[in-house]
Formats: sequence, C-alpha cells, structure tokens
Amino acid sequence: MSSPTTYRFSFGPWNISTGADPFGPTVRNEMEYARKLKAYKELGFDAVQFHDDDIVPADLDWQATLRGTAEVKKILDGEGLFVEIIAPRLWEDPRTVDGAFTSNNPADRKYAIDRAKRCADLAREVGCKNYVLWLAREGTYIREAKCAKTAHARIVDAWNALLEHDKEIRIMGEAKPNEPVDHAYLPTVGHMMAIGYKTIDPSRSGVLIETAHSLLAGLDPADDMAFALFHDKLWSVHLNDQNGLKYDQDKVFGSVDLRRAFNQVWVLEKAGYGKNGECVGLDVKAMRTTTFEDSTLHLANSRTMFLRLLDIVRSVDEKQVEELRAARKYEQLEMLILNTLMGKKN
Ligand SMILES: [Mn+2]
Repeated sequence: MSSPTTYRFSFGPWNISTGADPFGPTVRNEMEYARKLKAYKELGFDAVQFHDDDIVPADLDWQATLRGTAEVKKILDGEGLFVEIIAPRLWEDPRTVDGAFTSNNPADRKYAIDRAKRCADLAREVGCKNYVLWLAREGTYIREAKCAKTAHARIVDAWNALLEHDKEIRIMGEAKPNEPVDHAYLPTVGHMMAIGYKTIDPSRSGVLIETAHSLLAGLDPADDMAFALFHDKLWSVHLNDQNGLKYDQDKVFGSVDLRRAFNQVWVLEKAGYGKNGECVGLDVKAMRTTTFEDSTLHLANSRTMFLRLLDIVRSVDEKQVEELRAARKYEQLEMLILNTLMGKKN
C-alpha cells in the first residue's frame, strides 16, 4: 500500500472579504493585503489562488506590472507560500459585459484574449503553471442573443490561443451552470472536459471542480470528481457547500450535508488526489454577520472539516465495505457509513 497523502490546502484572498452582498454594503473592514497573505500559514494553508488582479491591477503597463508582481512574489516567498492557480478575472470590465471570449463584438473579444494572455505571463512571473478559466459571463440572458454553436468554437479558439501563447501552462476549465448569466455555456464538468478534448493540446486541458457548481447543476460533486479523476483531469478543486438550488453560497465545507462532503473526501482520497501536487482548494465565504476578528474562521473550519472527514474515511474498514458490496448488503453498508459518521460503534 502506498503511503497516505499529506494534503496541502489553498484558498484565494477573496475568501477573506468585507461581507458586501447584492443587497447591502460592506460590514467588515478590508484586511490589509500583506495581513491576508500572513494568515495562510497561521491557518494551516500552503498555497494561494489568485485572479490576475489579485496580484496587480489589470490596467498597469508591463513594467509596473513586473514591479508589482515581484513585490507580491517577495511576500509569498517570505511567508513560504506558493501560487497554486491563476485565473483571469474576465467578468468585471465593461468590455466583458456581454461575455469575454463569446462577445459578439470583435474588439471586446480581442480585449478578453489579450487579458487572458497577460494573465498567463503573470503566472509565469510567480512560478505558477496552473491556469483556471471560469467562464463567468460566457452565456446569454436570452438564447437569441448569440449563436451558441459559434460561441463554443470561440471558447476553443481562446483556449487554443492560451495554449499556444505559453507552452508550459495547463488550463483548467471551471464549469458553473448559472450566475452571473442565466444560461451558461459549458454548464457542467462533462461539457468542460469535452471542450478540453477539442483543443490543440488535450494533455494540458483539464478541470477545476467546485462543489457548489456541481450541486447547482443538479449533479453529485463526488461523482463529478470521480469522472474527472478517471480521465486524469482533476487538477484542482473548490470545496465548499450549498443549500439547494439558490445563489452560489460558498458555505463551509460539510456544513450542509456531512455525508455529501464525506463522499467527496472519500473519492479524492481513494483516487490518490494530491499525490501529484494537487491542492485541496477551498472557496468559502464568511457569513455577513461575522466580525472582522473572526473573518478567517470559515477557512479554518472548512480545513478542519476536510481533515476530520479524512480521518473518518481512513477509519472505514475497506475489507468490510468490499464484503458488504459483494453480498449486496447495502442497508448494512449504509448503516456502517452513518454510524461511522456519527462516531457510533458498528
Ligand atoms: Mn462558488
């Protein structure tokens, strides 16, 4: 038997937030940038997830960008952190109001591709080869607004342009079925992987799976992860939780459905996720009622939940599971899992 995985954890600086939501302003002070980066190790995290403009503003000239990036890299090195992934934030600029790569406007599409390439250059500067595309506004509010068939081709063209631009990066598509657009193109992990296989380099095309995004698509996150793992395409995750079909909630991992969280840890652990350097990424949001002093608790709690569930996964007697599977005694198998989750003797 191979040695157990020592998991490494990551999150993005946006996970320490001021608590604004679409219905109200900020409720906590902004935590100073260097203080956020300092929090990582204190909380037991090893790696940072960045949007391009989490490092330096997107409109700086290249020289200023290099200076800003070097400063951030210095802080990261000082803290003993590495950059796990970088993603271009292609959903806030006025030019991406109707989508980035799938906008009907050629000038806007060019802006999106140029910015995405610049993000790959930033990744190189901070020593990161993992590039994430969350296609936030690639979709429509009304179906007649765009030619969907053309839109898919444009996404592949942009993906290819990035693979061409940097021969070392690998690109992970992050699927989400809705929000901010009503209907998103590539709404599921399966869609995203199918697009990856259509690119010029499928070996550098994979996925990042967020728990809540699978749930919003009505799918089981553990099965989505298993599907991507079977294809050797699961290169990062955003673990969190989600209470039904609502807005994207980014709740603490395991806080809604303990067994569902257990199933995700089970799948990751059994497949050896993390053994090739993959991180356990968390994408969680503090409650709006949380105070500034407690504004990293949801991260610590999510990590704790993962590790406690990992202990439980590792404590389940595999031989017993195999026997119950072989005998098709699923009632007993279910009770074995439930008892284990409740800390009861079987
Ligand atoms: Mn989310």
